[in-house]
Order: sequence, then structure tokens, then C-alpha cells
Amino acid sequence: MTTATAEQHRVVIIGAGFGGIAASIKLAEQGVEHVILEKLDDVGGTWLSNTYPGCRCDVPSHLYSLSFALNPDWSDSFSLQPEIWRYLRKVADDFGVVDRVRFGCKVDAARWDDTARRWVLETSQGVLTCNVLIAAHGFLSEPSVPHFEGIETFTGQVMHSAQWDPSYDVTGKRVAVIGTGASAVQIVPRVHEQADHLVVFQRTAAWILPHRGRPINDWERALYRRVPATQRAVRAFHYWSSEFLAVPALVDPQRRGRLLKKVALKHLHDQVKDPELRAKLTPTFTPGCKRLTPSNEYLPAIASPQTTLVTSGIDRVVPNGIVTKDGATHEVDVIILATGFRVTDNTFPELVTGRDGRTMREVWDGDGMGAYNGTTFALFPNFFMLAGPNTGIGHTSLVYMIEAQLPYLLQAVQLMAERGIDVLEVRPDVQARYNEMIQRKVASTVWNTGGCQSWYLDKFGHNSTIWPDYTFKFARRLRRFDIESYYQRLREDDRVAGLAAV
Ligand code: N01
Repeated sequence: MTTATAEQHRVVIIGAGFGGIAASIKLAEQGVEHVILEKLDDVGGTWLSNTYPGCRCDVPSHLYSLSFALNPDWSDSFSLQPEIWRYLRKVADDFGVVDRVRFGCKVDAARWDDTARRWVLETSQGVLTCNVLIAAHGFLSEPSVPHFEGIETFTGQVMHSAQWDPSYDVTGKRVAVIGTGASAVQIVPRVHEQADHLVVFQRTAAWILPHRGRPINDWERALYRRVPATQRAVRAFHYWSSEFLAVPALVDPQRRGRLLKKVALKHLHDQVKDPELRAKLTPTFTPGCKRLTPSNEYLPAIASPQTTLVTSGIDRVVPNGIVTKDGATHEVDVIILATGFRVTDNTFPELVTGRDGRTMREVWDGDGMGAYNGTTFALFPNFFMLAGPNTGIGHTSLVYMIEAQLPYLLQAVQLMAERGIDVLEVRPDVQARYNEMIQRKVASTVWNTGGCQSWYLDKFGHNSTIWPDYTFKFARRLRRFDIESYYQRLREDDRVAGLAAV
């Protein structure tokens, strides 16, 4: 099929998670025709895929929602996955988003056609084209599945945390959990309740903070329903307190990060009485270098006689279990890989080919992963990414960052329509200056200096994931679409604004 005969859209959004749903609602409000391509069979993105026991959000529920679609009915101050997914599904239904989603439609390739001035998408349901492409595929969507020698010989079940098999019952089983990140910290207490024996393979100990979660009372829900301003006030409280308590500690860990360590050490001391175990569970890096993980149940589950904490490193997998480097065999029936996601090395950039014929991966291999305002990319015209490079945060809601990007991309789409602009592309010098600023700021933060290996850094130690400042500053930056930072090509003719030849 040629570009001319393919199905045409003004805007295509890839992904129907938080980002795709929010973008679709806002585009529809502006009357912009669009379609959402979603590889799964429902909306929800990460909150559809992650169904492991104990899966919940470690950001307060009132903050972890769209500002224009608050949910007065949250049952817990830190919601469990099913409730977050139901919330997203309801928002998608209420705002008519579901009707615009093409489910089971996987994007295999997206190529910029500079002659037609359109993106050409090859999908599992055929070819389609669009003038503007919005990638809302999420950066925590590709499971990282490490290869352990002999894993194919294992006779039990192997499951990644993000590919949980709901039909598998861990009751009475001997269970291995590999990893001690945010997912493991939530899985371990739940599996521990049901398993006969639990073996946790820890490569790096995690800083565990006290969890402040509690059920939300009926009267509170009634109040939020009747007086929505009260819920807004609670949301504002959560937002501003995490900005002013956490950001200084994270961006200036040497001077202002000590309190976090004190709180986490006290929590460990209170919950684990055995000094030998406590030593194994005491991290050696600065708190915040990896995502801070709150839990009141993780450390007691690890300290329980039903659990073995293994720190000697995995050597290989054998048919009946896992052999560690000290020669011990840990016999298990199921291996749960809580081993995280491919973030800086995921496959999405390999699918997207820009104006000069190179894929985003090829460009990033040369120049490093980066964007302008976490949203747009030189050489990739009319392309916007939600939750793009350096929009990640460790202390507050990613939904806030996604919402901060929406006015920026909506103004761009609106200006294109008003001024007859066919092609918008950020200038490489602008993008380079922006990334220099980001790298200067991130260099002294806990994510770069805290002495840990995390998904925030790529294999070269480059931080292309974190926004290293207060999040309201990000929102302020993106309040106005700075068209002067972009090359523009007009629809009527080939005049190029801001560039001799694009
Ligand atoms: O993944 P992780 P995650 N052998 O990368 C270990 C979000 N999230 O899925 O630390 C042995 O944090 C690895 O060890 P080490 C949140 O943004 C949010 O837990 O590298 N171990 C580590 O312990 C979070 O940051 C919520 O030494 C191996 C673990 O696996 C992100 O998702 C909840 C290994 C991976 O930890 C990812 O969290 C859950 C190997 N070969 C997740 N490879 C919320 O509540 C890896 N590991 C919002």
C-alpha cells in the first residue's frame, strides 16, 4: 500500500495508558481528529499490564490522577492496581476515549515521509498515516528479563512481575523472587502470606521508608463528592509537601539528604531485630539514588522464618531451583522475576525513523538519548513523546509531568492549524542547549552521585531519564509552545521559516 492510499489521520497516538488517554481527551476538546493505537485489548497501559499481587501506587491516590478527572471514591490513600485501572477505564469511557482506540493494534514501524510530510505507520492492522504522531507508549513497558544460564531447564513456572499469570496460585509453593526494587517490595509481602517458603535473591539492598497508607473513610469520600475543593486541597498538600521535602534532598543529597537516611535506618532497626540480617539489608548507596520504596510489610516478610534472603549472587538455574555462587541450591517451584524494565535500551526508538533516514536509536547511539523539553526531537518532525527523556521523577506523580506536557503539544497542533504549518521540527542547537542544561543540573543530584546502578542511568552512566528540579518548573517551561525554537514548513508552498533548507 502507498502512503497516498493508506488510511489517513490528523494525529495518531501510540498507547492508551495515562498519557494516551489524557492526550486524547484534550485533542478531542480542541476538535482535533485522531486515533489511538493500543497493542493490548484494553486501556490502562502499565496499570493494565502490572497485575502482580500487591501491585499499587506508591504515590498518594489524590495526586496520582488526572487533575481534570479527580476521583472522590478512592478507597485507600495509596490505591491498589485494580482500582487505578478501573479509574482509567472509567475516565476513558466518560470522555469517549474508548471509541477512538484501536485495540490489539501494535505499531511495528513509524517512518517520516518528508515528501508527503506525514508519518507512515506499519501496524499489525495495516498501514496508516498521520501528520502528527504522539508516542505515549510509556517508558516502563518493556520487561527486562535477564538471561540466567540454565533457565530453560527449569521445570517450574517463570513469571516477570509485569507479565503475571493470574491463573498461577502460589499457595503452598516454594517461591523465588529475584530483585528488590519497587515491584519486589510490593510482591514479597503478598507472596510471603501464601507461599510455603520464600527465597528472595537480593543483588542490592533497597532503602525502605515507612508507609503512610491508610483506608479512606466513607465520610471523607462523601466530603470529596460534595465539596470537590476539599479533595483539591488534599491533592495540593501532597503535591507541595513532596516538592519541598523531597526535591531538595534529591538534588542536593550531600547537604540535605541526611534525614531520609535517618528515617530509613530507624525503620530498618525497628522492623529487623537480627543484626546480621539487618547488615545484609542496609544499602550502601545514598537514599533516593534508586526509587525510594515505602513499605511497612516488606522488612517483616524478609525477617520471617519462612523467608530466606540470599545475597551471594545467582550462578545458574537448574531444573529444580537456583544455584548461587556459594554453591548452594535453592529448590523452588516458581521464579518471579522482579527485575525491572528496559528503559534506556528499550526497542521503541528502533521502530521510529526520522527525516534523515536514521532510526531514533541510531541518532541516540551517536548523540545520546535526549529530547527538547522531554517532548520533541530534532530530525523527527511533528513527533511528540509523552513521558519522554528526562521527564522521570522519583518523588511525585508522573501523571503531573504528563499533564504538564499537554498544553505544549496542544498549542503546537493548534498553531499548525492556524498558521498553515505542515512541518514543525525543533532546532538541534536549541535541543543541544536544553540537554546541556539538564546534564549540568543532574550531575550533582543523588541519581548521578548516589553510588548506585539504576534504570535512571544508561550503560554509559548518562542520565537521560530524570527531571532534575522542581516539577512545577517543568510545567512552567511547557506552558507556552515556543515556536521560535522550531523550524516550520508552511502548507501552501515550500517556504521554510527559520531554516534555509530543512
Ligand atoms: O525494577 P527495578 P522494578 N540478577 O529496576 C534486580 C516503577 N514502579 O520493577 O538493584 C539479580 O527498580 C535489580 O538489582 P540491582 C518505579 O518507577 C512503580 O522494581 O540492579 N538481580 C533490582 O533489585 C520503579 O523504579 C511502582 O542490583 C537483578 C531489581 O531486579 C520502576 O517501576 C511500583 C538482575 C529491579 O528493580 C521499576 O521497578 C513498582 C539480575 N540479573 C514499580 N537484574 C509504583 O508504586 C535485575 N535485578 C508507582
